[in-house]
Amino acid sequence: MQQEAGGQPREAECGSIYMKTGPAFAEGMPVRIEEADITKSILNSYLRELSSNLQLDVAIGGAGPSGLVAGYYLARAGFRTAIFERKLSVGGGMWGGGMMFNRIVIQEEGKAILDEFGVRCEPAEEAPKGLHVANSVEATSALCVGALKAGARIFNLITIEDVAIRGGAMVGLVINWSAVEMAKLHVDPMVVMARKTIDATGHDSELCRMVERKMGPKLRTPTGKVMGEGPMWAEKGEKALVRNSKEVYPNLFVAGMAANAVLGGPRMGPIFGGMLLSGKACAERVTAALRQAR
Ligand code: 48F
Repeated sequence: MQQEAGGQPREAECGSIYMKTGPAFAEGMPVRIEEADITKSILNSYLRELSSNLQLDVAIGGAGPSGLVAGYYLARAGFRTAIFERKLSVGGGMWGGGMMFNRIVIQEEGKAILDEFGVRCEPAEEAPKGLHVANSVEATSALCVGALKAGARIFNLITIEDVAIRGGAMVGLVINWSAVEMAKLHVDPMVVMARKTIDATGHDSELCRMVERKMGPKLRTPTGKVMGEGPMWAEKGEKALVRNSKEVYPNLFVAGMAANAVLGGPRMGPIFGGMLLSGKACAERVTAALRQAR
């Protein structure tokens, strides 16, 4: 093998040896790929992140559009925020647009949030002024990157299976690997503590249902229970969503479709302005509650 001065092989001759550049590495110095190092790097990096997020300002259940937007604003405000997502992919029901046509519709107010995330929109030609269309794949990816870059942590493949409650207030989430849930394995979960929690789990409003199951009808709804979402009514549903994105049990807030499901608002289909505005409104209400508690 041809050697450079200093005895190191040239890059072209290194085969599978990955060449690193930059000031920390002597020029042309090969970096050996050891499988054990790859494993160790992944484990240590992940565990460092998880163990530094066991006592959160805000835990968010569900990385759909409302959870990602709430996570973005809360992390940007300086709160330690983590989002736990059951599935492999984040983004919830936004990727598929309407019936798998990968477009979403957004109203003017919601568009301002997409603008902030750098998502391109075009006026909806067939609809009245003030409605816009965006590519759902672009929008979902941008929300995910935006939340991460703002400092929110995202832990995917983790299912929230229960809630931790002390003295009638939510204090944390009981989590387990989604694979454990899917395989129905008898494996005990672990707990993450949080000052405030957001249920952004969508139509099923899973965290609120857990509170109801464990604590009885104590939710701040007319019946104390999850009211269940009403039938499709886009205009009414969108308006109700922002109003409903609030605290429904001490330390537990709702955002996105969970807000309408818990408080009995209508569903609204593939118009997403309300989801984004709900995430933002919920983040503002959580921020106010955290600041008041200081
Ligand atoms: O359903 P989802 O996208 O909720 P959203 O933010 O947005 C709703 C829209 O997508 C759409 C709509 C528009 O009009 O109605 O449905 O309210 O995202 C919810 C996320 O929560 C995850 C789930 O996998 C999804 O990605 N999730 C649900 N339950 C749990 C969970 C759980 N127990 N633990 C962790 N993640």
